[in-house]
Amino acid sequence: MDFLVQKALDGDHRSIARLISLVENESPFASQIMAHLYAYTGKAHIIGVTGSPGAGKSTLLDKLISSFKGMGKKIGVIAVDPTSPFSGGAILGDRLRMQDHALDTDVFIRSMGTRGSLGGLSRAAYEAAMILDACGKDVIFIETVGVGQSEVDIVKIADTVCLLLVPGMGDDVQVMKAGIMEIADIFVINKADRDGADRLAAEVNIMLDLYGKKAWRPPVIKTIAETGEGIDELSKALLDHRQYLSKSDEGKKRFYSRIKMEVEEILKREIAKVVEERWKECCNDELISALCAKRIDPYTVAGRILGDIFSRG
Ligand SMILES: Nc1nc2c(ncn2[C@@H]2O[C@H](COP(=O)(O)OP(=O)(O)O)[C@@H](O)[C@H]2O)c(=O)[nH]1
Ligand SMILES: [Mg+2]
Repeated sequence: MDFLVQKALDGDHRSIARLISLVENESPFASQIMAHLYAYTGKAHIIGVTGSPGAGKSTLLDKLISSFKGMGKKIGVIAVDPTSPFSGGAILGDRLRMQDHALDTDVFIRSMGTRGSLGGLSRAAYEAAMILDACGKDVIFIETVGVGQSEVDIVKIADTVCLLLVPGMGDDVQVMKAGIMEIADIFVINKADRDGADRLAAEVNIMLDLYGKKAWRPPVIKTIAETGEGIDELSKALLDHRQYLSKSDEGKKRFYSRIKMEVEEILKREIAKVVEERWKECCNDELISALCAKRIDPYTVAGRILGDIFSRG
């Protein structure tokens, strides 16, 4: 295990992939691996890219990878596969499109399942991002489909959140009111070759102005991911946001809340394991019949088990 971790820290992609798999599959070594890597984390710029399916996230990422590679950056990409079974084709498309980069030793690309749980999404993606950070990646992109909770979850993981909107896809300002405006650090109006891009950009700008003063005013950038138009401006905005984070309290605030979340998540996970084990030990036919016959209630049962767990330590 130590050898594998050392090779990963040296930047070996196979070893990094193995570590991510071990952690993703909740191997008994997972905690040990993450604990060891922790000291090496904190250097990467983690960028979340979110937006509706088909908004052009993968196409845009492909161009961003080239742009950041040109700056000599080492790059990691975590594409969180949506749970929808209809998206199989899209995932394959992503792989094909990014395959040139995948052969590259400076770019590490990994797709992840969500296993049907959004909590799972944030944890697995977070841990993979931490592994890539520790293993020397300078920039880590996390692509997530913007459906409800995952948009909010990405904020907990990323330093910079990019929200892709597309003209004529129902991504109008009405839709965005539901808390999405607050999460984006950079707005990207992709498919700017389509009608309505200027209007959508203007609407977003008005909305941002109405939202009042913020130390960081999210820029609204028009892109055509297919041709690469606007990518330079977007790359610059990403770098600017990183600078802003490092110079203001905001970067520290995000870091603190991430660390707090991490400890809390570990606690919850470990406690859940203990609870599950103890419940398996305690649960028997006799107890179930007692519950069915109303001789005892579920609250009392749970209270006794909890009391037992905490007294036994
Ligand atoms: N017209 C146009 N099509 C685009 C643009 N960017 C991406 N697309 C197309 O939109 C479709 C979905 O792109 P994809 O990157 O897979 O979207 P994702 O689901 O958000 O990752 C693909 O057919 C792309 O070729 C763009 O700027 N203009
Ligand atoms: Mg995609």
